[in-house]
Amino acid sequence: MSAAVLSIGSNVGDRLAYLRGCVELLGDAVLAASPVYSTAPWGGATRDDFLNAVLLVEDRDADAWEWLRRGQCCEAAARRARGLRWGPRTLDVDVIDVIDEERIRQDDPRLTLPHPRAHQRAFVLVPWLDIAPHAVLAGRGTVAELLAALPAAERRSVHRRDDLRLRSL
Ligand code: A4P
Ligand code: MG
Repeated sequence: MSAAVLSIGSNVGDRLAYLRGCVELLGDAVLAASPVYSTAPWGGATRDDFLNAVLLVEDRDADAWEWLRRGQCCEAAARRARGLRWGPRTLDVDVIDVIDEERIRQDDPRLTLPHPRAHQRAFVLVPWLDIAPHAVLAGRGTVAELLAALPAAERRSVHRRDDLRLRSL
């Protein structure tokens, strides 16, 4: 049994459709889905804004590697081509944090946990806080504290889009 926090993002084509397709593929494993945010590109390799959201997922048959695999299946379904690092993409699924009996911490470059850049990214922290107000990023602090510590410009780079929903109600 493991639970994970996934960050999903898209900045090419029908961005909302790609995010929705990912939620649909993950199916019953999705316990909670955050609001959708419009976010300025982080990392400078692309100019187009992203739509981002965070999902809480749980499955008794999944371990951390399985969450990476499922995320990559969703990316493949969105026909993502791997080009430039931090470049444009139809769908990016990052595994932010996994709890499998205990919280997983590992440095493997194929799956680093917790995600090494999550604490710097408003596009991860803001939607995560929406669905898990007491969340903690292992080794870093509470998500609320991490968000408060970000530069104001980074916090201002995300805008909640209440007109967009990941699933129909
Ligand atoms: N990998 C290692 N750890 C993880 C993890 N925790 N979760 C490996 C997912 N993958 C992990 O990823 C490269 C390799 O990271 C994979 O082989 C995987 O085994 P990738 O998805 O092929 O490449 P990438 O996404 O271009 O690179 P990277 O370094 O993962 O970038 P990030 O950190 O995913 O950042 N700006 C906004 N506003 N919103 C975004 O969603 N996303 C990115 C991508 C950049 N800027 C953004 C956004
Ligand atoms: Mg990635």
